[in-house]
Amino acid sequence: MIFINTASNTTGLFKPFFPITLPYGIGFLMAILKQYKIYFNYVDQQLNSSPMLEINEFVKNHSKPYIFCISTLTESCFSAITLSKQLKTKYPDCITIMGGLHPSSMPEEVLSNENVDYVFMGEAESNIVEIYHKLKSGLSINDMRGIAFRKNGAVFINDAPELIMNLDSLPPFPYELFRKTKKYNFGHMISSRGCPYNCSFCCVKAVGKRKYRYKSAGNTVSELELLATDFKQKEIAFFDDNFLANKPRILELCEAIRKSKYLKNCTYSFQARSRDLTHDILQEMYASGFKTVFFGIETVSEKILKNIGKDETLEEIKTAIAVSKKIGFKVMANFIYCLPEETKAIRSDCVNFALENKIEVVKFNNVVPYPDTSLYEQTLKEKKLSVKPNYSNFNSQLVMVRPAWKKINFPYLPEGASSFSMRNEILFSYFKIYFNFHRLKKIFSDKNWGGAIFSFGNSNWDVVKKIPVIFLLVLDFTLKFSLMFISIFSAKGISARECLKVFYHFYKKI
Ligand code: B12
Ligand code: SF4
Repeated sequence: MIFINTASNTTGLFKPFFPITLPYGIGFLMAILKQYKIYFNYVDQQLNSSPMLEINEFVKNHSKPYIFCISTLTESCFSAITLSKQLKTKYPDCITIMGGLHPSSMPEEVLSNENVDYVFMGEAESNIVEIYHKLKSGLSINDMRGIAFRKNGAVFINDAPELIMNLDSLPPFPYELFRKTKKYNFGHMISSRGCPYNCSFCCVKAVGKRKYRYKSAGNTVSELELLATDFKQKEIAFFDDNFLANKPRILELCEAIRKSKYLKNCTYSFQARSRDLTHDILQEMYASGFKTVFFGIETVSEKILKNIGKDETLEEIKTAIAVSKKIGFKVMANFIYCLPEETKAIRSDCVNFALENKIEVVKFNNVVPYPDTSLYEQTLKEKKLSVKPNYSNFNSQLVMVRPAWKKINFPYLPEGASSFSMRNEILFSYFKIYFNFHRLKKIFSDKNWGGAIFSFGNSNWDVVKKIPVIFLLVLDFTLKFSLMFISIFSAKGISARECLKVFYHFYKKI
């Protein structure tokens, strides 16, 4: 079996500033094959954007039929489809299976592509060995749970596979497989899966089915210890969708972390919902090394918070931020612009909220109504969803990653907003937050500023290597922000008064 983790250039010029993280989806599946002593290889498009040469070398050690397991998200599905075509052209009798979030959400659409033989929907750890043996023996997998397939031109979708309820039953994540290249960053881990909530824009339920499952404290600590000792990681970011969905497990985890002699100098970041963050739990976490908390605030409109099913109030968000800051946490937050019923005033309130509550790192994303979400259904029904070929506009950071001279096609725009006005508003939101002497000083002086997600690098040499791309970014930003300032003269532009206020505050602070 050959596993392929597909990727697309979602981050544009910012790519060198993001760590290359392990391909977790295929990693968990390879751990199972390793346990069963089944021979496999993997390629990762994050490291090699044209992996056919690498694949051609690997197949030499595999018996026929070659089985290619391709993992993809929505924005990378074009890469996945392109690759399946290249594979079928080069190895016509190979078998291609596509899995991951996007195929799990859109099996019919993916199977409309003749180069994809099967789609697997959901978690595949319990099925991957059977899939391997059946396909290698020439048997059909059409009766297996989780499989979607084509027959006589029609697509058939079987029942979803069973979820892995006990994550401790899985073999350890095979970190050592990824050591062969020095490019991966090992400072991340996933200690739970699924999220019981049902936010209208969030697609994680396509795989996790809203069932929260977690590794025991002992198992999580062993994995952290491995990362801290063998992989020399001192700052570890938890990638769990909803880290705090079960409080007793967090308290147990904190205690186990504190008892570990290998984790004395480690710090952690995590993402959580405000409602789950009480003073007692935060204090316990801080004492155990958790130092950064990431909130998905999304919006400051109570009505929209309700519409999108966030199930938390602005007051709860405010309190959670205040308590976190008081205890000493670094607070990072995400806002989502372009939500239905959102107005310019609401967007402006979001920026002011971030300033008033002194949030250290703030991101302003445009909404992406991913397939298999209620927002997707709603916007599609209203005929307001704009899907560019191959989902090329399904990116939440369009304004930042698209070059200044390219028109932005937002997947959805609320009433009254245009692509031009939204671009200016998002840029202005960033300007208002970051055109601040102290913040800029912090960004350039604190190597941990981006909380294990964004970094200039650990050494001066890392920064030096980035000089060419920093130069291009400065050019791109100069152009973007110049266009934003010029928009003062247009009806859909930003306000000159607001702009002057930001400059005034900047000069007052230095
Ligand atoms: C960790 C993570 C990241 C990491 C690491 C990604 C990586 N290297 O794989 C980082 C931070 C780099 C990242 C980046 C991005 N991410 Co991300 N990320 C996640 C997160 C939190 C966990 C993913 C994960 O590892 N889950 C655990 C594994 C076990 O689950 P899994 O990948 O689904 O795999 C299982 C099954 O799907 C199946 N399976 C998977 N592949 C295959 C293949 C075959 C053949 C078979 C049989 C089965 C199978 O078996 C696996 C084991 O059970 C998810 C949220 C989530 N819950 O999925 C968001 C999420 C996947 N990311 C998302 C997005 C949008 C992105 C970015 C596009 C963001 C951006 N604008 O840059 C980039 C794209 C990166 C890329 N590869 O192109 C969205 C995806 C939405 C979508 N429909 O596409 C999610 C759902 C977040 C969200 N709520 O919106 N991400
Ligand atoms: S709380 Fe987070 S992970 Fe859970 S459904 Fe909402 S956005 Fe998705």
